[in-house]
Amino acid sequence: MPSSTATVSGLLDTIAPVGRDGATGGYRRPVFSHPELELREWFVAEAGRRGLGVEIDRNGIIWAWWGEPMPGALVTGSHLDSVPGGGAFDGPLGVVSALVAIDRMRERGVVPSRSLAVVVFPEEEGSRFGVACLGSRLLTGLLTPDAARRLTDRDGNTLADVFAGAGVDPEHLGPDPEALARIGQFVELHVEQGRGLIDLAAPIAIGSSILGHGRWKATVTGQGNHAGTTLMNDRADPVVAAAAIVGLISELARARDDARATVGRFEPQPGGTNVIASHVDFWIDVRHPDDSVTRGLVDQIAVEAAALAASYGCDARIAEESWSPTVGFDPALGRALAELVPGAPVLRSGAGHDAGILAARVPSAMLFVRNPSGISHSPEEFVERSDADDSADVLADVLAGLL
Ligand code: HGY
Ligand code: MN
Ligand code: MN
Repeated sequence: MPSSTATVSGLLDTIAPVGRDGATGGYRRPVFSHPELELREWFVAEAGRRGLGVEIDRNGIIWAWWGEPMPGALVTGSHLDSVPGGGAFDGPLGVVSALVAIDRMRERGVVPSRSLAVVVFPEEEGSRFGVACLGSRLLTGLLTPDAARRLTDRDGNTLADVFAGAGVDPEHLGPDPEALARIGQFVELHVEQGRGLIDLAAPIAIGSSILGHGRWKATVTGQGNHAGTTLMNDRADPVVAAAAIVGLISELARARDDARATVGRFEPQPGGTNVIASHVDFWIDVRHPDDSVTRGLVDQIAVEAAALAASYGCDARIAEESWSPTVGFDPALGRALAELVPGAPVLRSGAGHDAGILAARVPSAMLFVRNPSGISHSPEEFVERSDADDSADVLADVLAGLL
């Protein structure tokens, strides 16, 4: 069997230049873009170097098998796509750590009692087509193939065309019960995207749950016009209305303990310097541990945004684009991980993951690796080389203990 002396930090170094913006240090690796396709090819090559059997399923999920594909296998992995301007670890750490964990298990002479697979899910971030965890949602049937095929990216490319261009037949997208049955248990390792482990001075944690979170598209419509010939009192400027609504959203979220609301994408149309916009599209990410609070907050935003827009002579509408309820990981699997990673604290995740989608269908768990910056979805996301390398040893302990 091939062996490898690779390290997590060393493998991350090899992919560090892929999709990196030299000016900001942030990453742009949208699903099936050149950089992400390059990473997918790199992963397939690394899996091949380890003698793993690689297949890409109907939804574009890559499966690298140690042993024959079989129902009830032990599965680990994560994603390779990034948010715009994202960090180097969100996704790739879990994929790379899984490859090196296999190396470590082989060095220890581990003989799996069942097959193990490393998976790479496409479009976990939902940054290109707007739906988070798109690959795992298609796999589990949470997202219908028709709804998926209708999605378009910012340049108007349809998901169907982009997937076809990447060699994934859009006509075959859809629930895959056979593939899902192959997942006996799923364990995802991921960089921690907050300060939990810094404050606990611990290198790795076990995940307990993921906050419910959703995305809503807001459209504020006004009257497009000329910047020079339109007096201020004659305007129905949707940018001014939308800016006031963004402030309102922040206020309403701050009024609820533990709620989080974010507007990170704001697009006036047509977007000319000397043009009063005709409308503004912006997206709202809302999260809270209690789904009824999230829903209530969004309802309140919709009502108050409409009234505020009207006061500017504009119209505001909000439409849901993606929703993931609060989810707890499998308690029995969590206990098994607690035995295999003694002393590891247990953390709730404010970030969504494919493991959160799978958790509704198969026993799933997560491991989080310390991020000294406590920052994520930003170039400042960071993992010490030693913590990154150690994460593969811990993942090997967990996988070997579960095999
Ligand atoms: O948005 C999230 O929570 C995750 O990083 N996709
Ligand atoms: Mn992630
Ligand atoms: Mn992310």
